[in-house]
Amino acid sequence: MATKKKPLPTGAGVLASTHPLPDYGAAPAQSREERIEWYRLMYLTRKFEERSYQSYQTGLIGGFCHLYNGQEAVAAGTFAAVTDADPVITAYRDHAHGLMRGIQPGPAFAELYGRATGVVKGKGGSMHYFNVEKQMWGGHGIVGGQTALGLGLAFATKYLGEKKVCFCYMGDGAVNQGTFHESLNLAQLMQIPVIYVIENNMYSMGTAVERHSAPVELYKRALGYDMLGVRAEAQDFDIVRQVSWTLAERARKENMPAILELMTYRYRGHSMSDPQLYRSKDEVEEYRKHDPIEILREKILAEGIINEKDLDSLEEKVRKEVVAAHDWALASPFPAQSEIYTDIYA
Ligand SMILES: Cc1ncc(C[n+]2csc(CCOP(=O)(O)OP(=O)(O)O)c2C)c(N)n1
Ligand SMILES: [Mg+2]
Repeated sequence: MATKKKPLPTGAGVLASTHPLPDYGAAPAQSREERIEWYRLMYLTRKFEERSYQSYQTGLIGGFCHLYNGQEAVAAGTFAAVTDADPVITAYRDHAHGLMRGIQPGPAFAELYGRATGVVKGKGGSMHYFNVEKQMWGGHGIVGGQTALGLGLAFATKYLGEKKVCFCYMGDGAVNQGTFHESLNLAQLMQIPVIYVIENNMYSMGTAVERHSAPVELYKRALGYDMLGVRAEAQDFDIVRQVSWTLAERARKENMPAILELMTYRYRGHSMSDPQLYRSKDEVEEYRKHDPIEILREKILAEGIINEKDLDSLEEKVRKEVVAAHDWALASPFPAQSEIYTDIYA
């Protein structure tokens, strides 16, 4: 079956929705420090993953390793719409979600390298980053499995009267999992403050969306549950933050769930051994022209909140931090054999 040409970002922001979007106005303005910090976190994620890619090639990482290159504005823009008290949960492509919710690069590398100093003591690997202190609930390998867990996290906040919202992330491939549909039904029926963020990077492993989903407009899956579904572009941090803020406000004030389909793209293969025969090099190059990190970099320079020299030195500092974190992780011990049966059940 021939695949259709992928839509490129237009700058339009919100592209479509099943119902009119509520008007909660503009998201609160960010301080200079906040904007620079979100840029730093996106840049850190990219550099962390470039180093991870090299480490995989040299055999330091076993098992799976799914990189987030190209999708950074999704995690950053959605996280920047809420606080670290609002729970988040994602699938296995979780490096950004972890690093942007407080996991330090050292323990993040150590986890990839199977070391005892890793975020989950070297027993989880790339797919199982957790930072419960900052409400980052994983890191899950079963496609769609986290959609029911996200529902539970959101239900708990409502039950406790906390006025929080849970962002639950998933890939486009997860929309076909039964558990997702069960979760949508309960979320709408019981008015649970969960936002299902579909990170539509156009492929589920090597299968393009139009080859795995009958409706290609995935936000419309909400219609079957009388739920609000929104589709937006996701290479621009500010676009993602604004639409996420609107849905988060609605979830807090009205206890209403939603689907937020974010149109993005992954530059690398699905995991590490992926010959990528399902797409052309030209397609990848076209998307690289809409790089989320470049877009935010240009914006903050144009806003004059930082000059090029200071931004260059911030980037230099991040690159050094990544090298130091990698070295620290490599010098860490592997878990002791006696640890094999510990931390298996909570
Ligand atoms: C229940 C289940 N079925 C199959 C797999 C194998 N698998 C791992 S990732 C993946 C593709 C998922 O693609 P998508 O949801 O679009 O996420 P992306 O990798 O693009 O972030 C599949 C089929 C799995 N992990 N779990
Ligand atoms: Mg996908």
